[in-house]
Amino acid sequence: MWAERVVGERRMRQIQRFARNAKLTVVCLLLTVVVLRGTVGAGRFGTPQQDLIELRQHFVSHPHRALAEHHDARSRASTTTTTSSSSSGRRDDEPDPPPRSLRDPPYTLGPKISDWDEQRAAWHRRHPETPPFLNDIKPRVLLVTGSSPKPCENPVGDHYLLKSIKNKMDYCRVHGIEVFYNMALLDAEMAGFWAKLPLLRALLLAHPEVEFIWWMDSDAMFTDMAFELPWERYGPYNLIMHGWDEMVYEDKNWIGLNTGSFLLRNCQWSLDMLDTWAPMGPKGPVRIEAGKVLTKSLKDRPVFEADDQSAMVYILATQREKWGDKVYLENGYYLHGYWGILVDRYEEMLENYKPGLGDHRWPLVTHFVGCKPCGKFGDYPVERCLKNMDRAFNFGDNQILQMYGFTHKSLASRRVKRIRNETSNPLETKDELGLLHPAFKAVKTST
Ligand SMILES: [Mn+2]
Repeated sequence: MWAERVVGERRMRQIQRFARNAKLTVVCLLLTVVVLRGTVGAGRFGTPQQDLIELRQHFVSHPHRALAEHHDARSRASTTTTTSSSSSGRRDDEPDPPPRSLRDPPYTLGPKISDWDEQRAAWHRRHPETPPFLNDIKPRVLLVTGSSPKPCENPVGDHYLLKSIKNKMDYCRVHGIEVFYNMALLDAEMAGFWAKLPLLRALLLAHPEVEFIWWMDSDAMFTDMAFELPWERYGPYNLIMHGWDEMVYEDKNWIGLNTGSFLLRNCQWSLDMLDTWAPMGPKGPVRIEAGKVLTKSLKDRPVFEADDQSAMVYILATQREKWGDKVYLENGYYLHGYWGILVDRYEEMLENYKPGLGDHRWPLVTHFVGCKPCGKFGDYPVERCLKNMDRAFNFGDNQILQMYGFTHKSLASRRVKRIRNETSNPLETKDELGLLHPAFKAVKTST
């Protein structure tokens, strides 16, 4: 009897131990799946963890002037291929048609247009009320930005998108620039980064009154609200990007320029450039094969599918005589400024300089290359992203709030405080930065 009880107890203990072990095994298995999903399967699942790993690797190998965002390109592209996974089986999730193969005719953005300059000029003759220039040098500009049609995977991402568009609205209001916010994927083949190409073409054609479109990524924020672009410099140019001639034309470096913030003139040349730029974009085998060509041809480019930035470097480096004389690679100020080298210096800037400089002393744009506010994340570098996006937002927002007598308590704080006493003569208050009624916003009065 006692022996049986002992055996029973022992067996019981064995069973309990087995149960504990099994539980541990299941947990380990789950963890493995999570880790694998984050590392191996990212190309298909587009997890932010993979992006971050790549980002870290990338920034370790390019500590300076890191302008790259292939992780962005890749994950955004894959977001649209996996649309159906997250949004609970609505009608939107109809299956995509099979992707374009390498033997199909190359992608085109639309019917060939070859007399746009004439068409546009004729339109302007009929519409003298909306001239393409607001004064002698200031063009009519439309700032274009946007985000996915779906809610962010991480709900806080939608809040950062809101901050990002608020920031752009502020800059554009002060500078007399109109804004177009896009949330529609105009051509499913051009999902991801490439989505801006069909969009830009549609807007150029629908808005002949606009002289320049200013594309800006949703992960870029204005940090100098007073800096007006040096328009006089761009008279002879049709495409203005942040970059360096030597890095693009000589080194063929894939981060020799950045396509997160650029200006495109409304003219035939730009339509031709979009036509030349687009064929590497269609998702599927075309984008994958084009990626191999780009990696082979460009310096330091990792292996991944074709992205718009690499394609632009490739076009300029291989066809400089055709395009080079109309492209201005700007580095006199931060048309795009890589966040990693800027965000820790904001306090130093506040101490030593004033808005209006646009360069390393007070950057026009802080671009959170690789920080996808909309993705699902949770580890430390992403916290760093969000924290610094708040800092950049507040840095820019202080220049707006000061017009109304307020400032953020610190760059880390959402709260604000008064910076001057209220007065019964409000119009006598000095507008220090001249942002309330800026001269550069003045519209031509005589014709
Ligand atoms: Mn970006």
